[in-house]
Amino acid sequence: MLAPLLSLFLLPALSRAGVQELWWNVTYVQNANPDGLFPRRVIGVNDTWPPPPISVNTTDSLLLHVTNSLDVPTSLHHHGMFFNSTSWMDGAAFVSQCGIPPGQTFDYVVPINSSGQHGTYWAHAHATGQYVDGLRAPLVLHPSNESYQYDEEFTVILGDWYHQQHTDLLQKYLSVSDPGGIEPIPDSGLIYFAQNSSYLPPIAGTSPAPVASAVGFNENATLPFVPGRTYRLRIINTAAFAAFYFWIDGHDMHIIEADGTDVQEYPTDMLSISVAQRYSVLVQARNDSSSNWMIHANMDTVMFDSVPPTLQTSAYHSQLFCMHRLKQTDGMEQISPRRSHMPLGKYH
Ligand SMILES: [Cu+2]
Repeated sequence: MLAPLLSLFLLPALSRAGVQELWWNVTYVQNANPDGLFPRRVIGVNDTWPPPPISVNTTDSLLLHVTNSLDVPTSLHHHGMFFNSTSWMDGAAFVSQCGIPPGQTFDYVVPINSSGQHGTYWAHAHATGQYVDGLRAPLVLHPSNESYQYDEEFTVILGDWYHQQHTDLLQKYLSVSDPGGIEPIPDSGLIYFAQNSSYLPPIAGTSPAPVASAVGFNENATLPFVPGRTYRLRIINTAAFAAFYFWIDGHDMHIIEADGTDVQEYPTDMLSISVAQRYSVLVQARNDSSSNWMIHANMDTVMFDSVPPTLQTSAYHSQLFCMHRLKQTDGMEQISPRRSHMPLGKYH
């Protein structure tokens, strides 16, 4: 009797296995202000921003229904993921697919369960420069068995941030008045965290701007580490232009994944991560709850043709933003985030 009863309970789960279905309505969102410096229109999903993190088991495929509620064509690209014989699903607008016209829906079939891929990726717009306006999200593929053991994982999203719309940036960049092709310089940088399908909220007691207030950005972001536990951090650079240096005060990191490929464990105290790259590291939280530790993501400005004073001198909103505490406590202690002043170019 037990077996038939059990199979009844299992039936709904089994019938869902195989396909993860998501519905993304691509929309403009007004007055997002993740760096706290400038409210601006962004491109989000389902009237929210940032677009939700995607987390898929590798036994499933992903079916992403994308409706374009913008006034221009859009498309979505799943960065680093294979589309063997279905290149029109790859999302490079006007290269491998037509853009999705305004008001229309396109169903992206991402064959995760047959691609053999796992690890850390991201999804982003691939029509003109729309991802620079915010249409970008982390995407993690979870295999049934991971190559490395850890207690918990978080995704670290890095990105540069512009205050102008991408259309304005492109107009100046792809112009006869810019014959040298000088790239637009970001106004600031962003760091925020996710765990599987959710973003981590702001530190309690902070009052970020209402749009995206459910997400902790920069000095309002925190990772809740428990002493002695081992964490996997999946670090993604979703920037348009800027590379980052990433490190954590007081903690070594061990690289275990590069761009979706598991690698032999390699110790490092600092990562450099270029646009679109992903790394996973293992970090063991120190057995010491006497202090919180800052997570640093310093923008590398070496490829910038100029560094505006506003970017250079800002200790936190630009290349020196670094204030993300690891809450090295049992959850009782509240310590204010600190700011650090690492010299620019220390690792060049
Ligand atoms: Cu990409």
